[in-house]
Amino acid sequence: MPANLPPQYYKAEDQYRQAQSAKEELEALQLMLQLMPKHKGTDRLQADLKAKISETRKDAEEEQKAPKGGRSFRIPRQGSGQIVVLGGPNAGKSRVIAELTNAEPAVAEYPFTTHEPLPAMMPWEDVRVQLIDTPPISAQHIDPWLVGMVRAADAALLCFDGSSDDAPEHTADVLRQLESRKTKLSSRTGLDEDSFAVVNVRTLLCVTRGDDPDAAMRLEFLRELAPHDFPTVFVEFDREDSREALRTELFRLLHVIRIYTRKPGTKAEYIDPYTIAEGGTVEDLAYRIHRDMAETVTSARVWGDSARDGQTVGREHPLCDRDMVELH
Ligand SMILES: Nc1nc2c(ncn2[C@@H]2O[C@H](COP(=O)(O)OP(=O)(O)OP(=O)(O)O)[C@@H](O)[C@H]2O)c(=O)[nH]1
Ligand SMILES: [Mg+2]
Repeated sequence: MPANLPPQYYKAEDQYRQAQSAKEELEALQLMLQLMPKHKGTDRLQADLKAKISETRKDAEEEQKAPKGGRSFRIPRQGSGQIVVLGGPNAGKSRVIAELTNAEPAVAEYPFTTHEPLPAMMPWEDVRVQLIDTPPISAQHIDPWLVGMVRAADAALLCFDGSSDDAPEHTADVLRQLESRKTKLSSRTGLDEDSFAVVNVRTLLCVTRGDDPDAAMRLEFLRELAPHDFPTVFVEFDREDSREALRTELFRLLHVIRIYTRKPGTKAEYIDPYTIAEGGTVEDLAYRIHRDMAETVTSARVWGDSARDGQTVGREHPLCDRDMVELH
């Protein structure tokens, strides 16, 4: 029997993945349990969730006792969304950051150059996307904090050196390391409906030095070693058009839409959009602007693809990319 989870449930799940502490995680999990329909089809999910709640409750208690324990690399999300850049040694991760943002990470011909995460903002049209450079993952080593960072990210960019015979094996190692820690790079983001312990992270595979004549063949080896369902883009950073295409793909990977807002009686200006999840409604926009506003908004006027000429719509109205909205 399918679980048929309501949309509010998925919102609570987002809240869970983006939690910055065990206490916030616990709040989100409790909300998920409350919102989950109680029938036979959700028996297993309910049991998973209850187990997770008791586990997280212990973590939250520990957290209370020692609030400042060790160094944490939780990076608050900025801009339209957070994409973590992953890969084996020398896969081209730092070069992605160096080419697409203003940051200047060390890029070198030798492996194991990057040791710490480095967040940086990538501009795209009128929005910005947060990218995070990370140390390499190998069969022998994965930084423990990196797993949490991948699970909390909106998406991942997995780098694959199209010019290296080691790339298939190295990239399969990355997938295995994460999978053994219940983190699956996949074509969608969210908890796995078969087991709540597993988090899926929507991924784009980026073949660097993509103009190498054998790149496609090496990619085929990866498919054999580690079957996966995420899409692929070939890039050559020495080419401007290739860099630009990657920027667009990265924005699309977030599955968000841009919404512009105006106050009644003011001029419509297409600047500084809010971004909300694809399929988001007037209510979601209000929530994004301010939590309290989500409760008070009753209707909106919309100019754009979802409604014409300032038509009045209700709070459940789904918005489209580049709509102009006046909230009431
Ligand atoms: N020509 C060319 N060189 C590339 C491309 N992508 C990466 N490189 C080169 O590959 C080497 C490794 O790149 P890095 O970005 O440092 O690799 P990394 O994944 O950050 O490596 P670690 O931090 O050591 O894990 C550098 O010499 C890059 O200039 C590409 O698309 N074209
Ligand atoms: Mg690096």
